[in-house]
Amino acid sequence: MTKTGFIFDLDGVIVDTAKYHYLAWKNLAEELGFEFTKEQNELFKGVSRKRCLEILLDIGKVSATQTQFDTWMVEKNVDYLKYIENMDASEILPDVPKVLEFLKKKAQPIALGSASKNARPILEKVALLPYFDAIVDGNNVTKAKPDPEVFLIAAEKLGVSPENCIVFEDAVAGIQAANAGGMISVGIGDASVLSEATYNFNDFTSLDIPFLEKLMNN
Ligand code: B16
Ligand code: MG
Repeated sequence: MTKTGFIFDLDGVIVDTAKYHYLAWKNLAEELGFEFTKEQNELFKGVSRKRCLEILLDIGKVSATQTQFDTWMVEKNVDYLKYIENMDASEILPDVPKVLEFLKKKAQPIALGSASKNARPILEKVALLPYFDAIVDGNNVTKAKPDPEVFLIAAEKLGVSPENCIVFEDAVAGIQAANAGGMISVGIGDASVLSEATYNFNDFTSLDIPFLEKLMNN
């Protein structure tokens, strides 16, 4: 039987770290003298830290020298790390453990494909690290989503061909990356926003075991 690879994004799929990213970016914006709203934070989902800072500075119409840019990148991350310091398993999004447990029991290869450079410590904090056979994150890629690089490396690490991989994603750029890599994409969140996905679910509570079995047998 052909193997199926299951690749999960982190923020917005496994845990909601977006709220902590938001607080850290908001603090930096305040320090630079402008407001950063929750609505604007939507633009940051699935986007690399560097690109987020570029967008933030555009919003605030702030120009920066390379040194300032680098300092603010570090500052935001130090602040973000304080927010995630006390994360634990209670922050795992609903039914994620059920899905991971089922796939593990069926010996399906599982990978993480995230833009975050903090992905591994977050998985450790929420005690999900043992489920993952491969972790590909912001430290391993040169091209950000919607480029498929992160998912293609994950497929390679799992030893599964891209057309036999399923990607769970909450960001439009992530769905586009999965599609560009020739993979099956599953949008987790608002179907009208993630309309390019092969399948759509609000969250994992609405995704049942027969659906996972169908993906495994395709
Ligand atoms: P870090 P994902 C993404 O996570 C977040 O959605 C995005 O807001 C963040 O800027 C990016 O990770 C980088 O995170 O600053 O921790 O390296 O959705 O790709 O898991
Ligand atoms: Mg995400």
